[in-house]
Amino acid sequence: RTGLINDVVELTSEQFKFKVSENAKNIFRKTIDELDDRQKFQAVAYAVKDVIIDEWIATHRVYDKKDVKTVYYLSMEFLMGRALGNIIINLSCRDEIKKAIKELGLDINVIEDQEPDAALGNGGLGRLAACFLDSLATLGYPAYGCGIRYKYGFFQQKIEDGYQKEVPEDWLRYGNPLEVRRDEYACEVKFGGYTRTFTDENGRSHFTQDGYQSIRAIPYDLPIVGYSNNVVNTLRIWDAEPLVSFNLDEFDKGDYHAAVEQENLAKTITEVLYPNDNHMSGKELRLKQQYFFISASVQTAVKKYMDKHKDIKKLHEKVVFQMNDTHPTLTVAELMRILMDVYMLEWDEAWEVTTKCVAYTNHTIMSEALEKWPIELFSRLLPRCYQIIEEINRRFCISIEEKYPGDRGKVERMAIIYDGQVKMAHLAIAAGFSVNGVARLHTEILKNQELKDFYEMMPEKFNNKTNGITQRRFLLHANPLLAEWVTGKIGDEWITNLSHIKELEVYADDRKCQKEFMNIKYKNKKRLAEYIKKHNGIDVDPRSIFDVQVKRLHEYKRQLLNILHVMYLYNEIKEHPEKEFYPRTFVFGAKAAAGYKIAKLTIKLINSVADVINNDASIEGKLKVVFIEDYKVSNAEIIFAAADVSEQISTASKEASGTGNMKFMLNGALTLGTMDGANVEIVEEVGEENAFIFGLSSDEVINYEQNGGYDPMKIFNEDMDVRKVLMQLINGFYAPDDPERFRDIYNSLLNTKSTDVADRYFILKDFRAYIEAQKAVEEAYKDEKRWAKSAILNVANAGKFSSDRTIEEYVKDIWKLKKVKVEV
Ligand code: DL6
Repeated sequence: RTGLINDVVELTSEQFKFKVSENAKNIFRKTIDELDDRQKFQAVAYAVKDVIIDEWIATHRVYDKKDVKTVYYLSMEFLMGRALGNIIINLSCRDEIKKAIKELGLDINVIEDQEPDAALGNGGLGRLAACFLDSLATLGYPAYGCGIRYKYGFFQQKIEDGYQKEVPEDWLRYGNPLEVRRDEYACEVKFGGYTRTFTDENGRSHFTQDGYQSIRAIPYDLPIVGYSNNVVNTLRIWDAEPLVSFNLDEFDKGDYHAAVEQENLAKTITEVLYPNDNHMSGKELRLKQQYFFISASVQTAVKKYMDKHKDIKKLHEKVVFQMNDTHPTLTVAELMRILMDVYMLEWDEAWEVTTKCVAYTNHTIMSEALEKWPIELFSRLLPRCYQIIEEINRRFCISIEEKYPGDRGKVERMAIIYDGQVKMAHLAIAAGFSVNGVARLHTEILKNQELKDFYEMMPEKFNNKTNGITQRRFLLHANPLLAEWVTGKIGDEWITNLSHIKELEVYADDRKCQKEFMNIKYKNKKRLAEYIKKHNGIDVDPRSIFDVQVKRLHEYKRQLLNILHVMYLYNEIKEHPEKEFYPRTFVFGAKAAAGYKIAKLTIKLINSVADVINNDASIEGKLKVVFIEDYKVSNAEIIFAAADVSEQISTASKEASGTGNMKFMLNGALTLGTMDGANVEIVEEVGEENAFIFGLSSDEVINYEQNGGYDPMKIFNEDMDVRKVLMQLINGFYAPDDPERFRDIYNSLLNTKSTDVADRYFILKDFRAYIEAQKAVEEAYKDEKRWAKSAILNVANAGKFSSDRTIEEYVKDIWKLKKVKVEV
């Protein structure tokens, strides 16, 4: 090695082997054959880091030299999953690395399996952020992901006696070979205290924060490798440390207590990811986490800019902050604070810069997810930010009054601070120059319902960016057999431009291609069947229909509708054993937030139903139910590849977009779904004849909601199939030891006791339509030619759902970045 970047491009397998064996010696004092599997992973991962590090440096040199505009994607969550395999497939020298690994006698799959998932996210929102980083690097756009280095990521799920148990995910236990700690960019973040105001000799007011607690924010950088283009971007995640470590000096001064508190604050702040999806936790620590990473990220971005530029008022020419939901909305106040208190801008100047730099993405209309903070907590923890937000609110309310004189309702509905609370979405919209939804339907609902007042006042801010997924992880890496087949048919351009996949369409009717396709699907189903056998001890038949619902457990996603239908099918098979029935395997995978009782009970129900059905020899294996423990990015890759049917059955209007739906489609599963989120656009692309659509429309749902709901009891009284299934929830059929076990689920549907709305998610209302749609699935599957054609057409029409397309839209409409080439 000469240390020149050229060495990297021409990396040979011999060089890579040498790196791995050196790592074995230097890190573990062993030869390669003495390493255990985890150590092998580490030796290989360090060698891979060594390969990318020059490109990483080179990328940032180019960014610096060209003085590029950069997007800072601010997100409390980045659900990265495993990095190693993904990095290897993206590197130009992937073949040499794979060859070297083989020649060393190592199994790449075993090595990849050693890496813990970086589960720094809950679900769709965090995984979207990860896909976006992959696309930004592959397209060559300057970008930083900014987040938190949680010590414990999203919990590991264990299923014990059918119940979910949460186990801490200690993903950093053995360190992370791919990260780089950057002490030189550490900065201070202040909490609490009070704001002091003084006036200088020119009569200008100044604000300082006094009596605060400080924390040191330390960045760790993770490489984000673009596909075959030498670009390596950065995901910067922040850890917290006490600013001055606990010392005797403090003790002597009698400040012992303060020193301990500071140390504790640092310890707790990045300790754990809040495991809520589409639900606000409202905890003080959560607000601390938000300010912690926002303050560190914004300070660093501004400083980086000022290192090269003189005029802070032109910050927006080089910096754009994208706020991933409202969690990073403190960006607005923090940037205002820095501009006014550090760079001495006047209010109007600071506001102009801020409102040109921040943009906001909305990811949900679920009211329980909307972030509102009590004034008392907010102003105590972040006194200066609160003061700034008060002033933003005062001016915003004036502008509402000016636009709608005398309309008090407008001010009440739109104010940022109202009713004792700080409303983060209102702040994000008031300050952001762009507000986007994540699928067409979702954006329309925002404009016409949820954010109607804001849309009426500032229509120019609103736009849609339909979500996408990276085909490199979810086809190239997750489904190598199908990826190779696709490349064999149409070449490999789809890897970096998924619109090319449309060229597959001409093969959809070709019998030979259909057989090849179904054969690949069969092999992937066998792979999943082996996984299930190993993890669940259940035999499933790869020739049965694999009907899959994997996603967070949430009532609106309606796993309950799915399992109630399974119960119905079981009743049918038992009552009519003579009837023809195409064998089905229902696969579930879902984590429930730890405190979400009914969601956890639904997991128990699924497992209880599975126990009864899987152990009933009389149905001759016609029906199997599997609950995959600990659903996460790494096992998701195996699951998507194996699915025939993709269950996307949320109550219409509730799922902002969904991205699992796109991953299934790209892997040739047919969507069984409602007209919700991005399902609408999926069906538009593939044609309704290649999907199974059922249920209420979003307009119908919204209409019912605005008019007091509907009467599920009527369905219960009139539909005997529904009645039978519901009675099985409370007669001990699936809980002989405790017939009352599932009473709360029964009540949630019929509202016999609770004061809540009955069947809030329209499960019974959609039940019949779902049964019919499921029948249509069975009929279609029996016709192998028709099914294969539809499946190929799903793959061929997935082009729109690449996150590359989504990113190009963000760049064009919001971020205005320029593509950069990194030559080495
Ligand atoms: O936009 C990514 C993803 C969507 O695909 C899902 O439909 C949506 O539920 C999810 N939203 C959230 C909101 N969380 N909070 N707060 O996770 O975003």
